[in-house]
Amino acid sequence: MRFIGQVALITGAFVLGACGGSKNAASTSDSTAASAPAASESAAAPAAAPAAGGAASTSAAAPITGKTWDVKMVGDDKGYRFEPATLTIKQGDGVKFTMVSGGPHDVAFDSTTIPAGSTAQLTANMPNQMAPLQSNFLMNAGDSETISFAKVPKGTYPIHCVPHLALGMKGSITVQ
Ligand SMILES: [Cu+2]
Repeated sequence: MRFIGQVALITGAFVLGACGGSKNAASTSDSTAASAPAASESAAAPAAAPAAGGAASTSAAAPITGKTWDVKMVGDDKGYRFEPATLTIKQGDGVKFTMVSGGPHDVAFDSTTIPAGSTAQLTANMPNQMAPLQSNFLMNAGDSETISFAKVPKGTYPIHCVPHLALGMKGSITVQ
């Protein structure tokens, strides 16, 4: 009985040690120690892949490689608006939002309405943000914010001006 107890103890300690390495090691605890480094390497590989593709989650800014389009931000007796309110561009283009009148204006995106998987790259491509996906206020005529649409998924990106959202200052950028 005592002997069996010791075996159980030793086996338990081995499993425990294997668990300390990684989850994969635990399932291959009956193999030799040589498999442990292999298991931890295979565990490291999937971790490295998300880091590269998950450059998505901490993307570097992608510079504009194409044309830069102009959108004016206007507030006057006709209302508050982006001019033009809708724009179709190519992937790699940029959009320069310029404060003309009636500010402060900003340009903001809603992470729930932009194309799937675009948040990280778009966030990286916005140089000045007071909040996620919301640019700083453009206070004075001539102030501008240029956003690159390089490396972002194709699709339609609704935009709005936070101070004038209730007044209908909305638009969209479609990336082809
Ligand atoms: Cu505005």
